[in-house]
Amino acid sequence: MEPIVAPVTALIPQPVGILRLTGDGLSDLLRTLFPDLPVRLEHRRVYRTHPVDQGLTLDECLLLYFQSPHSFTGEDVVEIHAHGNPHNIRKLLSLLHQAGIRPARPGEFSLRAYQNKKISLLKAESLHRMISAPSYADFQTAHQHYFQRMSHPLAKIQDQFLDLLAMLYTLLDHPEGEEEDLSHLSVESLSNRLGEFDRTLSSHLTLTRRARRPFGGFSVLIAGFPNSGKSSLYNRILRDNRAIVSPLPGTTRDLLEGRLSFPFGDVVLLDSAGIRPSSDLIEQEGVRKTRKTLSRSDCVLWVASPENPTFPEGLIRKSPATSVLLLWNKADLSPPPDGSRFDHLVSAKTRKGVDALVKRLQSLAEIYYQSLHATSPLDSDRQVETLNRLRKASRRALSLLRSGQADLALSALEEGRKVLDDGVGSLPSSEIYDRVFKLFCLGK
Ligand SMILES: Nc1nc2c(ncn2[C@@H]2O[C@H](COP(=O)(O)OP(=O)(O)OP(=O)(O)O)[C@@H](O)[C@H]2O)c(=O)[nH]1
Ligand SMILES: [Mg+2]
Repeated sequence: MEPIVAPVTALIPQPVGILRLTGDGLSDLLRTLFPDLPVRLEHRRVYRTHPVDQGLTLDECLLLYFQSPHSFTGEDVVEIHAHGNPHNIRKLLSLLHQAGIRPARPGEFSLRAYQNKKISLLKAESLHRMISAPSYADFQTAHQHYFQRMSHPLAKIQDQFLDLLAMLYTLLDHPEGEEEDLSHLSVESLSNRLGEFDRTLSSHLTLTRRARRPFGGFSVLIAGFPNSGKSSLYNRILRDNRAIVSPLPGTTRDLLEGRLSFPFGDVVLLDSAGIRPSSDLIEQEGVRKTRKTLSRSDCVLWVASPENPTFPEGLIRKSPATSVLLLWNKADLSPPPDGSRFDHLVSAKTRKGVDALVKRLQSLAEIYYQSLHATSPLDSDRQVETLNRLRKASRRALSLLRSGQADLALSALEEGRKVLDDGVGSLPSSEIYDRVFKLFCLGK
């Protein structure tokens, strides 16, 4: 296919920047830019080579060559490791474009691997998940899905479903009780199996909903009344002055998102508008966002301070967050009122108590990610949609079977089979890119 190229590494200053190319006739196309390469490149060889433009040597690179079909995409693949200055990488990219190698679209390498039957659709999605997983446990799950087909929930479900379909075909060919050795097969036994199957699908959907949370990782919302020091704390925890801090109440209007990366997984930290009634339309919108996020985050840090030492029990109790921690901020100014029960006393000003709070968040996130690892969630929204549609078809089949319409139940299951076939990999090729690969990153 036509040759394409994309940077695999980000365009930022770093020791090494990598470009990846795939397509037909790569070695010929590269000869002008890399004149010191041999005429015939050998499979899996690494070459030290020097790109040249208008007689000027631009860099010293390492070039890896994989010959079709023994490569990730199934085509000829080249990786160029150059010095990672973003200007250098952009220059090399533009020279490669001039040589007739067009920029790849996000996910186009994986799309080609799929089209050349090097990976299945499920594997492609596991690969995407492996790259974007917010925790090591999540990475491991995706890795298992990639390397062991039967560890993938959809592969197991397909297996169970085909058994059910075969049972119904057999039942229709051999009505109940007609043959001795099929006497275990009855409308009732098949109905029970379909009921069990429905419960399996539901539990996968619930577990995946739990695992695929908004904000793409363990999310921690900093909430409180205006001026309690939420943004100051946010900046302290991230060790960066990201949010505007001021003595005026109502400073933060929007939801701000920052990421802390720990060895086992990410914590997504959210700063929010202080909760209060307001006639200001923008502030109202900010408070609406805070309230909405209260119901969507995994952990809430309620920040109280001497100006307003209370916390709204009702509002917090309504939040489904796994943990709510009550923080007393500005502890440098005054201690919390007698008899109050705060989980952490902190001062965003002096940093006192902030490290202990970060440790607490770390351990909550670790528990959260560990519990998810046990559930083997699905890898994509498309897979969730597949399971939802399959569940609809199998529920219809079950109710038809119970009302004595086995023929119609069979067409419902056949519909389910079509949904599953599409789900595990035989979508019409015109839909494939938009539904699966468009979401991938560049260079993958
Ligand atoms: N003494 C003291 N002052 C603090 C502390 N934390 C924040 N402040 C001050 O409190 C004021 C409000 O801080 P912010 O971080 O903007 O408060 P906020 O909760 O984000 O406020 P809104 O965005 O308006 O809801 C600023 O003047 C901060 O300097 C603290 O621990 N000790
Ligand atoms: Mg603020």
